[in-house]
Amino acid sequence: MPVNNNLSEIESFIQNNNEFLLLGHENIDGDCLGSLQGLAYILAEMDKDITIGYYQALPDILQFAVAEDLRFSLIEDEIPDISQVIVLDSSGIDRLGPAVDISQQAEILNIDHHEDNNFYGDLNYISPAAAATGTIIYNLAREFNWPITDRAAQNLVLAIVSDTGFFRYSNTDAQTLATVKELMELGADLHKINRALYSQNKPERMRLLGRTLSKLEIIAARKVACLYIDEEDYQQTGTTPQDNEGFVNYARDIADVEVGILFSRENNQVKVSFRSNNYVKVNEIAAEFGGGGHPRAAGCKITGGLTEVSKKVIAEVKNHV
Ligand SMILES: [Mn+2]
Repeated sequence: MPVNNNLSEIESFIQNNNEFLLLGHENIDGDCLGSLQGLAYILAEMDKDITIGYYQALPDILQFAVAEDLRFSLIEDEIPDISQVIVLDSSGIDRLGPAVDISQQAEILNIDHHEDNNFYGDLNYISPAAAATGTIIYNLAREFNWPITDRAAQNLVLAIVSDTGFFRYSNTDAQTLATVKELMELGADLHKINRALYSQNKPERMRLLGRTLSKLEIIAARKVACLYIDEEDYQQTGTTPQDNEGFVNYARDIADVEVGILFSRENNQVKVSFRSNNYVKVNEIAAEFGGGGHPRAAGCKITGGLTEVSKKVIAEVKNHV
């Protein structure tokens, strides 16, 4: 069982270097973006030279949060030649897409909260107890007396609310709320994030949601709920797979349902998103299909058509409920 580096080793890595590339995972989510930008603001305040590597696909819903005053570099174009890299919220190096080979050219500090993180860094700091990677960044900043500006605080709150479903998921504990309280005292505006995340839906996305919900299937003695999106659903509504963010929760949030699944057909593959309520470890199901995630939220990508893939997946899920 690999172990974390000592906090002093993490601190030295930051103190002894001046330039850092910050990377997150492909299909960026709110925890990843908030953690990247939050840490970038903290390190910039310490006069470090920070570049955030990003990928082409940034969900519309997160556009509001992109910091105009930080330096970004599109990873698909070129991976910046920076020798110290901090990777956030990514359970494996394969989550880095075009930057998958980064460890050959750089020293990596891996900071994450996924319990299946495989300690791919030269330095590793993994805390599965943390509700979000943003929580870990906050704790490290407190530990080392790093400066948390109001912009950093705003981003760390974005990270935490994203991975806790705005404090609705079971990973929301007293520590999470205490952290957010302190971040609000440092200037974070919770209401602004709430409005931006939940009250700015595009009509196209709502039409896609309508089509998706109309295909709801309840199976396995009402314990499993499935939603399906085919390529034509995207075409007909003028949307892309990025617009299905959060749809899987509608399947999970049905009375008596333990596992909610969203099957989305994209690029000759089916992206399968799993959510569970109480006892099914959906990361174990996802892992059987080459994916991963958390016990209550996980996913995988499987080559094939919607019917074929969903049949296979449902058969496996039935063994777990
Ligand atoms: Mn996360």
